[in-house]
Amino acid sequence: MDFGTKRVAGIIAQVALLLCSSSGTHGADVCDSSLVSNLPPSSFRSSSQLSSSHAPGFAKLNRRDGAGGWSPLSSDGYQWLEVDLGERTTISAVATQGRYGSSDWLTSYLLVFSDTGNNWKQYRQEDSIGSFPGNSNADSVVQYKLQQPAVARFLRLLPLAWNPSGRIGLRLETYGCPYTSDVVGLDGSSSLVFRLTPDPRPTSREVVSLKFKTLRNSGTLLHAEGERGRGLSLELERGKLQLLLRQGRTSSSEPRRLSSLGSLLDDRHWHHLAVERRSSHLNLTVDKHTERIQIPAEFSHWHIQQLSVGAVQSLGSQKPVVSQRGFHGCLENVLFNGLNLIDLAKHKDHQVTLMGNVTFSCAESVSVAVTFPGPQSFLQLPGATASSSSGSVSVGFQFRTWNKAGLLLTFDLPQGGGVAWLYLSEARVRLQVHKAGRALLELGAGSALNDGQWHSVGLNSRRGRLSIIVDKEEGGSAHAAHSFPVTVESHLFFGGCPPENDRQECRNPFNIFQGCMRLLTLDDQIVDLIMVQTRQLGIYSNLQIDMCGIIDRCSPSRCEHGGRCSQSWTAFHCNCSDSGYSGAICHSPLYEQSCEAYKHNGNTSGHFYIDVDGSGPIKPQLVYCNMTEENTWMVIQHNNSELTRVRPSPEVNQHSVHFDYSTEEEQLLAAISQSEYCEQELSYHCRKSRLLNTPEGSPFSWWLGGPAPGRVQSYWGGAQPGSQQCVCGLQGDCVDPQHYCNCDADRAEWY
Ligand SMILES: *[C@@H]1O[C@H](CO)[C@@H](O)[C@H](O)[C@H]1NC(C)=O
Ligand SMILES: *[C@@H]1O[C@H](CO)[C@@H](O)[C@H](O)[C@H]1NC(C)=O
Ligand SMILES: *[C@@H]1O[C@H](CO)[C@@H](O)[C@H](O)[C@H]1NC(C)=O
Ligand SMILES: *[C@@H]1O[C@H](CO)[C@@H](O)[C@H](O)[C@H]1NC(C)=O
Ligand SMILES: *[C@@H]1O[C@H](CO)[C@@H](O)[C@H](O)[C@H]1NC(C)=O
Ligand SMILES: *[C@@H]1O[C@H](CO)[C@@H](O)[C@H](O)[C@H]1NC(C)=O
Ligand SMILES: [Ca+2]
Repeated sequence: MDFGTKRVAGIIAQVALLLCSSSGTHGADVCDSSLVSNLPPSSFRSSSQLSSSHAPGFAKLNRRDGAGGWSPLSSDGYQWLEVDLGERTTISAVATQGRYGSSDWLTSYLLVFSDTGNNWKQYRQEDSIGSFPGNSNADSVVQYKLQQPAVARFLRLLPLAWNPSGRIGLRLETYGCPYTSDVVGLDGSSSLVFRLTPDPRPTSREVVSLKFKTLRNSGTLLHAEGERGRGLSLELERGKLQLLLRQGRTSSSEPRRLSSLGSLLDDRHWHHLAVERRSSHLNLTVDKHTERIQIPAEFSHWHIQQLSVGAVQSLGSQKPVVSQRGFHGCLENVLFNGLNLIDLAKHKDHQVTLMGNVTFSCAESVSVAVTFPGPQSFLQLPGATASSSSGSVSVGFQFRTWNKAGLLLTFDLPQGGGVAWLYLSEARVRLQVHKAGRALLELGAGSALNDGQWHSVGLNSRRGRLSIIVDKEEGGSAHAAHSFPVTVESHLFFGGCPPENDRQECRNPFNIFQGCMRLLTLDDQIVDLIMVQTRQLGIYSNLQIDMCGIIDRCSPSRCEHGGRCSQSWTAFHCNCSDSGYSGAICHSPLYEQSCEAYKHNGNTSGHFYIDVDGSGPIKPQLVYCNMTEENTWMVIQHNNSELTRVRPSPEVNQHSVHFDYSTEEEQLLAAISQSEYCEQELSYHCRKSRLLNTPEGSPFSWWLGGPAPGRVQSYWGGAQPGSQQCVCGLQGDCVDPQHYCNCDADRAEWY
């Protein structure tokens, strides 16, 4: 096999992989083997079981073993059944059935997936409805094909509703096929560098694709470098992926941002990334969204010499171009024009160099997040243990939300000392200590904390010194001016208060919190949220434990015409001011499409905004509407209406004049095409100054203009386009009949 066919084979393999991961199974790629029926009982786990014959291992489709399926001890909204498929597997469909010979079946459920048995991700069908309708009796099988196949090792089914005259009862099956992949783990300073062999005929198209997973919201993922240090890189910045362009190796050339795509990419779930380039056209894909980007023309003959995956490694020199943090996390199936770079690295290919600590596995740190979807969400934890009631308290956690306000934490001070509220207000963290309706203390720290990023909060009281700290170094802190000892002896309430709250132990005069929290610490001890989930610690309601269900409703933005998108936990909002449009998504045009329409409305001559294509993409433009005649005129002014005097000069043999219309080309073209008649005026007064010289051959002067962009024109003053004449030539009344333009007659008078 020569190199050419090998590369073609590589590309075909890669295309097949893209299809499989992004648009499901097609044609011959059958992916519907039973995944559950042959698993041993040890592969099943559940929140609880009614008896040993209702154990989760009996939850296999069409089996009658044990009690004929799984039933939990109590039927409530806190139950789940987990299946460990042994390794990451492509899951294409799921089927459920009730417990054999019983009145126990599910009518609705959620599916969540995980690689590790930790950090679950809820599966949503395309219509973004999360719940699956279940069964209507104990025996018939209801099967769903997943519109987007999932790749996971662990699967959990969470019952939402069940037969009202029965219990939760379940048998299930999932269908799919094996998933094979190559992974690497990178630590923020390590990288994998691929050097391309110089190719006299470089490929016209470059494709890079990979999957990544990280919990850091920043870091360089890819950097491609070519001649003279010119490069393109993809970097994570605040959880979004940025495409950056570097003009050269010198530090003075700041990288230019060409595009930003995706959001919340630091969620420790796999994300798919693909970059395709053909000369200066580039397609960037993150998960399901593709953006077409035009890169500067200088890059159309640029060729990649080196591709760094992870931290930036500069060509030649050993020290990195920019001392920036590299990617920290895992990468899978890194393909460059069909070449599997991780596989090449494993086989010690000479083109691939590993820099720093690169592992061929994906190490996962365990941190359990919890979602407060509201409105009845709260988490109650026991306060101080006996050992720490020494006048000090230390509570810490991280949160992420889109809401500007909400209760983070409240607790009572001992001996009727009042109540402490730690809450978000106007996107800042505030602390209030109240007693008998009077504020004893108020502190505030941080700003713009509703940006969807993780923020840390620490509340500390040591030796009477009370402080709140937001985001450690980068954030803000506030300290009580005078000594104010705080301890917690009863309970801590996170996010909200229990609905039955007879003893008034928890009161919330603020909004509820909607968002995620993680890394809860009490007296520097991390709270085990899995123990909370299994009801061995604290009390909770309406929480999603071990997943963060945050969604960015502004990415991609559904606001049209440049309307600015903002969001809360439950909704997004478009600010259409200055866009020229109105409505929920800035779709309805504020302005009429023509001067004619304003005249029809009864307006008289004046300046008006015209939106030639209505709700189409062309922006409104300000024009003058002259309605004095029967015909309505739309007047679009240029910036050069004063006479300019042109004098002969021995050094300068040409003179050029620029006319700049205040509207964009696209707007002008649309305005022209919707008009019945259109004219523009340019007058040239001459004395002994030839314009055309001869009717044939090259004219002495020309102008550039429409209808198509920038065409050379050589007709003047009312003559026919393409005629190379002035109007006297057309009318046959030129002062010198030898010439078709009075300027060409070399007379001493002005024309
Ligand atoms: C980008 O995507 C469009 C639409 O799928 C396609 O027509 C175009 O060829 C792609 N461009 C590149 C450079 O791959
Ligand atoms: C490399 O990374 C692995 C896994 O993260 C770690 O166990 C090992 O200690 C690291 N080695 C060095 C030299 O840092
Ligand atoms: C919309 O944006 C404008 C300009 O930035 C601002 O003045 C206005 O207050 C915003 N409106 C709303 C409802 O946020
Ligand atoms: C056009 O006429 C309407 C009433 O017919 C009036 O409300 C509006 O202000 C006028 N617009 C201008 C720019 O004069
Ligand atoms: C409006 O059009 C009329 C007739 O063409 C013209 O006489 C008048 O000067 C124009 N008004 C303005 C303000 O351009
Ligand atoms: C009109 O605008 C063009 C382009 O910006 C500029 O070159 C030209 O000097 C301007 N003319 C006048 C008279 O301001
Ligand atoms: Ca428009």
